[in-house]
Amino acid sequence: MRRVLSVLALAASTALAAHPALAQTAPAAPEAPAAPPAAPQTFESPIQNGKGEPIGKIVIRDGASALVMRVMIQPGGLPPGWHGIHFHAVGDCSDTAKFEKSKAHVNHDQSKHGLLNAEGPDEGDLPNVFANADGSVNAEVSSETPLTGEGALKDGDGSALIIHANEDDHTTQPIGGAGARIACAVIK
Ligand SMILES: [Cu+2]
Ligand SMILES: [Zn+2]
Repeated sequence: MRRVLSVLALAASTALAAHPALAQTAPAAPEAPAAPPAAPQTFESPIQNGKGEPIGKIVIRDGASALVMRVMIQPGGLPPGWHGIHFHAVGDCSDTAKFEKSKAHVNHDQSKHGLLNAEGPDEGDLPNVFANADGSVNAEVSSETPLTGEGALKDGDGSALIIHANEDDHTTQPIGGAGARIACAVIK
C-alpha cells in the first residue's frame, strides 16, 4: 500500500511539472521519509475454562500479512487430545457454562466453515491444537484475520478465542463437529 501511494505521488508531481503555472503555485511536497518496518503488535489475554477459572493464555503477534497466536495452557487445563479452536465474533466470555455470548465464527463474507472446505474457510477458522496427557497445550497457529483495522478481531464488540471439546474436521458445517465450547479468551 505504501508503495502504491508513492507511485501516485510521483504521477501527481509529473502532472504538475507538465503545467508550469500550476507547478509554481503548488510546490512539490517534500518527500516523506521511508517509514521503518512496523514491529508486530502484540496482544495477550487469559484463557478461562467453563468454571471461569484461568487455565492459560493466548499471545498474539500481528504482522503486516498474518498474525501468529500462541496458545499456552497449564497442566490440568483441558481434556487430553485434539481440540478445535476458532475466533468467535464477540469478545464476551462471561457466560462460562456455554460461552454462547461469543456468538458464531468471525465471518464477514458468508464463507463456509472449514480450512479444508472448498467454499471456506471463514475468518474464524484455525488449525486444531493438541492437549497432552496432562491437559497442557503449547501451540502456535497463524491466521490472515488481522488484530486491528478493517475486518479485525479487535472491532467494536471484540472477538473471542473459543476452544471446543472435540477436534474440528475442517469441513462440515457449521463448526466441523467440534462440539461444546469449553474454554474462552476475550480479544478486545
Ligand atoms: Cu468455535
Ligand atoms: Zn468456522
